[in-house]
Amino acid sequence: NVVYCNCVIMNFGGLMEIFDIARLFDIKGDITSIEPYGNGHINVTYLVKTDFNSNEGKYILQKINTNVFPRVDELMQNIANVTAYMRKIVLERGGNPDREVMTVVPKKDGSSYHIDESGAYRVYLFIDNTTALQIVDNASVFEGAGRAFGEFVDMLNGFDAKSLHEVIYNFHNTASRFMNFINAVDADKVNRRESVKDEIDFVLKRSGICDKIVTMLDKGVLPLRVTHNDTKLNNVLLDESTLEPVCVIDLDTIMPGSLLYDFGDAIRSGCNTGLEDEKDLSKVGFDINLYESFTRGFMSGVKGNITEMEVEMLSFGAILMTFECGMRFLTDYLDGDNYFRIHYPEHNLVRSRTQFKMVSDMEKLQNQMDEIARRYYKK
Ligand code: ADP
Ligand code: GN1
Ligand code: MG
Repeated sequence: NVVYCNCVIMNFGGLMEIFDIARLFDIKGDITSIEPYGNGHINVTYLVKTDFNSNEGKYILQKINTNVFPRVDELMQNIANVTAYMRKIVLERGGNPDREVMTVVPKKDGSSYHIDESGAYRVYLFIDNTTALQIVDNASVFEGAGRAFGEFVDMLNGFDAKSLHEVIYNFHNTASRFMNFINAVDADKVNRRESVKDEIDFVLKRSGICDKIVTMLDKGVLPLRVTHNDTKLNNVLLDESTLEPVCVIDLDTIMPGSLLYDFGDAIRSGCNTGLEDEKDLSKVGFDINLYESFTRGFMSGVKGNITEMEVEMLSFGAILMTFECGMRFLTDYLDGDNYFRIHYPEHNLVRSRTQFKMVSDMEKLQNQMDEIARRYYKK
């Protein structure tokens, strides 16, 4: 899959060669290769190698998905402000900001991204000797991920959430997601409604849970915080050899939100015994031991920056985020697959089923989940 010099990557869809785009950025050395990288559903990610030297000669180049993020300027402002703030904290704590925080590499003209008729692009320093897991098979790794996401909330506790742009309106507003779902069911654009009756029923039966967190945020019962909003397991880079967390990545969705979104989405992705797109549902399920590990890590990471109400709602947050994600996959399936990148026609449906299986499992274990959250909560 490696793309060598002077080739045009067709899916960049533009007039400029990808190598020329990469060369607009302030990167060290001459580019030797550009290859597709990672497993994201949203952006197109490339690893850029140069002849500089083995460590500094690697960069991440991303074509930003402008259907999902139309206001790239706001997006990049959020990322620049939050990463600058985090760098200072990491330095104060004696860490290595180039490894522990994402570093935007500007263009040679000083701007933080490039945009032309073919799309919008940005470059980050590559964080080497790390790995991103699609599935957890080791409790202590997931405890580490919990600590990393907890620390993320803690580090940004002093950052004014209201100063951030809402780059995707109503991103975790589950009530609004539910309306989108209903619209997709009604429109039945690609004639799939009949074939997914059971999945539609699953959602309709739970419509009452959708507005709970947004209402509590509106009333101030839950605090508004700076949240990541996409805390799936592969958005934390782990040290390749120790599997200790190194850096929280994929900062596009940083916005004002609830801590329950970050806790919940991590549980959704990490406590699944199977893959997000596992077809065999007997392999999919909620692992409560992993839930306990993550909760322990998360509580130690947030360092007390969590309210009693949030602790009481953690299990609900996990259920709601999993439900919401399943509903989004199903909505996209009904709409004709315009949002998430798919690799075969039923992909979004398969994804929605794994999420709904997880929701059913968690509903049965909610009391135990609450007990675990209380156990690790230190006032
Ligand atoms: P998406 O929004 O499409 O999920 P991500 O920003 O999460 O895109 O990037 C996709 C993948 O690329 C990640 O899961 C990770 O494996 C890899 N990646 C992204 N940024 C870096 C980085 N700075 N250093 C090393 N790997 C990275
Ligand atoms: C997308 O970008 P990525 O692949 O980390 C999506 C998340 C979903 C996730 C499901 C901006 O995340 O909200 O939970 O897929 N990101 C966006 O795998 O919509
Ligand atoms: Mg990602």
